[in-house]
Amino acid sequence: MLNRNIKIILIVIIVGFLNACKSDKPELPNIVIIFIDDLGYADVGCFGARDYETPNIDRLAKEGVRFTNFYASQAVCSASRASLLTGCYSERVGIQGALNSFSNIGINPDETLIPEMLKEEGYATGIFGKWHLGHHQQFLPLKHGFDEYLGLPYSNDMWPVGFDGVPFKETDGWKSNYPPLPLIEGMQIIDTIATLDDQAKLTTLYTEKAVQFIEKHKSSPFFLYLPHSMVHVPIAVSDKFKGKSGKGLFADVMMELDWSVGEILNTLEQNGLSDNTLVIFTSDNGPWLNFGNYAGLAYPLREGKGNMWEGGPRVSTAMRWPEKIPAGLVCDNIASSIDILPTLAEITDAPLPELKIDGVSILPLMTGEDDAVPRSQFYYYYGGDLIAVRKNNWKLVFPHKYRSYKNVEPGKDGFPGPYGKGIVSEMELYHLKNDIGETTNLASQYPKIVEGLSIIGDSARTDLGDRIKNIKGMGVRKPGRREYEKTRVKHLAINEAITIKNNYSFQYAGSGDVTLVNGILGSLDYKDEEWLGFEGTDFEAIIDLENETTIKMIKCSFLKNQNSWIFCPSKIDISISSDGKNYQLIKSFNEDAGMKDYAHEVVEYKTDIINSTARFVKIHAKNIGTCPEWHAGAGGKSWLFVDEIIVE
Ligand SMILES: [Ca+2]
Ligand SMILES: [Ca+2]
Repeated sequence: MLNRNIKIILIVIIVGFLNACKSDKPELPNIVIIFIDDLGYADVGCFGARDYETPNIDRLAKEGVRFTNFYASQAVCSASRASLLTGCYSERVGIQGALNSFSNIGINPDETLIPEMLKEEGYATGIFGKWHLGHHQQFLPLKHGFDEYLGLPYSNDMWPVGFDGVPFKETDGWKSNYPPLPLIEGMQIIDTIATLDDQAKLTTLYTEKAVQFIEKHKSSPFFLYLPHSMVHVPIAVSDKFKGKSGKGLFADVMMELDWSVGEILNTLEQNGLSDNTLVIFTSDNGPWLNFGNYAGLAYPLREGKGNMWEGGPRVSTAMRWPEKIPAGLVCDNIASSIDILPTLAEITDAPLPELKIDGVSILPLMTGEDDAVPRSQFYYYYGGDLIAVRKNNWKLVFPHKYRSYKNVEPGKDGFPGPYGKGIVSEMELYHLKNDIGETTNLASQYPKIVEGLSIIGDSARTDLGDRIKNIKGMGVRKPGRREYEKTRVKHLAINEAITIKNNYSFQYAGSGDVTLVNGILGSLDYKDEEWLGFEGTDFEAIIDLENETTIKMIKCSFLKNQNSWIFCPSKIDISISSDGKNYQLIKSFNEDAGMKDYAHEVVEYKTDIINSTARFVKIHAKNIGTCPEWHAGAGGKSWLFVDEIIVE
């Protein structure tokens, strides 16, 4: 009897103790990430905006920490978002540039995204806004850790509408190839964004959804991701903010975004969630400056979106979490969006992803810990190119060509101006603390620093590769890819020996040389791993059929996709030989390949019926070399994409 009573008492004590432990454990904070698109470093009041005020964003910063040296991983949408959500440089997870409605890739299901990590810890997860990590069903947010989604699958300018807001006719250039811009809820398209009036509703729509989400999940921890479509062009504003700033549409749009931030902060407050909610405000990349008055400003930083001078990746960032972050902090340390995932892991005690990540926890910077330097260096990649590296206050810029906004007249009222051409021909060294605008190259004065940073560059290349130096990184992983039925053909040259004269890019290397004789046809998607891509160089291949063979016909395929800088060859020669030395030209094609033609198609060049015997087949295709003057990539290297050489 006594024993039994003791047992009951012990159980009561233990249960009581466990409950006490439970209530002592701090409640997991709610997490909100507000992610603006193409917001310039100087587009927020507390970062120097001049024409209008952003009181709510400023309040967020004033009540928390403001980061002055915070980097998006790349100055372009999809790459930047892949980094934010995976804690990795975008090279590592295989997402570059900006995906669009023609992309067959998306975020790989093997990657662990912030919402997946937090879901394991019991968080409710919602995204309201622009996703941009793949638009096919398998890539949508609900397949990658989010419970709720409403928004656009990619950028708001990927639509068949002109800069003037008028829907395109079929012949109006490559943009007319776009399908209608879908608005997606969950896994379903619920509407299309067809006009500027539709665009004008987006900021308020996302905000209302976000507010509802907070209210619905106020009693459980939640992760709210609010990636706005604005201020990416075409910018538009709801009626309640139209003309409100008196300083033009861009300022009106900023006022609405600031209102949105206020709505989030107020909703948290009204529900008693303010103190234990971490709100992060940042941007995916800097301003798209050639849109002039419809773009933001990166002052005092150099350049903007689409290159890796500071104005491209360095973004205005603030974080507020009254329970942990002291008010009024300003942090000048290096930090990056790739650090957010590991920071949230530390905060929530969640295990880090199994696959390697690049971020580090910056919680010590957020809490104002003295002398904390979680990140001392940063790699500036752009589309597979290692552009620069930073260590503490030194930035070493490697030779490269870039899209520049200098010495060109920007566009206005929604229309873009042309891009300038920038070139760095030798390594340049800048001291970012003394020279935030990157005006004075100190490379010749500090050779030791150049040497030290070069070594950091080398280790970046080994791990993550460098397209400029044609180095494939050891640590890169593949993006997710939509499976599709490959088209197969039978012909005489399948798996025969092939010699290719010039190097193709390692990024578009298919399955190597055999790609051209494997009996599988490349699709319209140049990333389908069935094409060989030649950047700026000609293509020449010789196939050895082993024996003298009767040949009836030879054909080869090239991809045309000028929007992706892929042009048809200007000349194609098809020759045959019996001895591999003396070639007989069978057919020659001359093409005006540099002519504007946005058709996206596979173009076949084939001989007539020849009925000759030969052992060797040679194809030579001339690359136009550089993108023509009228093209967005004018002066940049043009690509040739070649696949199957069919011999019958
Ligand atoms: Ca962007
Ligand atoms: Ca093939």
